Amino acid sequence: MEHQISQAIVQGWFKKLTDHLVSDVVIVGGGPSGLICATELARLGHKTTLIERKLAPGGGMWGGAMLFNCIVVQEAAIPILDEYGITYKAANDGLYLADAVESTSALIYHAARAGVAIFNGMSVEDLIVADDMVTGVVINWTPVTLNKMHVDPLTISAKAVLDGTGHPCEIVNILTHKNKVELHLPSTTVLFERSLNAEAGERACVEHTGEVYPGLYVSGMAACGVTGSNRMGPIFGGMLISGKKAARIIDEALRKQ
Ligand code: 48H
Repeated sequence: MEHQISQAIVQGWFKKLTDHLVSDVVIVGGGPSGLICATELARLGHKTTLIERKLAPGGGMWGGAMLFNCIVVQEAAIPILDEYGITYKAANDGLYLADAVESTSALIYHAARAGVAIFNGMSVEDLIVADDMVTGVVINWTPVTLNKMHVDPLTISAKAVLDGTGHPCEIVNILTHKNKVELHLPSTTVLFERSLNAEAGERACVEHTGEVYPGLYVSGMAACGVTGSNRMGPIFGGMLISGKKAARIIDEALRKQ
């Protein structure tokens, strides 16, 4: 009995990993923008893998603002809440209030149900870069990296990689620091996030969602961080819309290949 339980888990988990060692898309970071992007791409039939450093995907959405676990969403993103079955109430002036736990768990549930292979407790520590193009990610267990254990990693190949790591835009930073390459953006380097301005930040995070280097895309706060745009505080519509936009752009790029 005991060995059968273990066997089922080990076999199931290794099958999932083996099936996704060559993916269409790898999403780095299971925050709101990464989860939406992953769900949409999986729904479109792309083999989608999501790597989340923490035990629970969801990123910065669980805690709402200052641990008051409610989120604010603007009118433009309400169709996404409806589509994902998230309940909300009108607050004021075109703003709506949703429960942070319900919203976050709904995004995770839909990603899993859409067929996204989610690997939690796993970190992306580097990229595969070949012929001036990002062609995959380098992965390791989060506890290994936290304990600074010298253990070599594994890789997952992909036609597209999304940096959905939020404020630190970690993956784009790895690309530019390690490879001394220039981003395919007017700024060519990571400009780092600016101080809070809700309206400007929400606009920027959607506007700057897209490809920053062949094979590498940004969404959510990472799109703000890379382009030197404002943070926006605890309003989440931009993250959801950015995730959708990233999926649309990646889907179009993959269809052309
Ligand atoms: C694997 C990684 C790695 C790595 C990080 O921060 P997130 O919630 O991301 P977004 O951009 O979808 O949402 C941002 C939003 O939550 C937010 O912070 C807002 C709106 N802030 C406004 C403000 O003014 O403060 O999630 C990123 C996820 C996290 O779960 C990380 O654990 C994960 O990425 N992650 N996963 N490998 N190298 N780095």
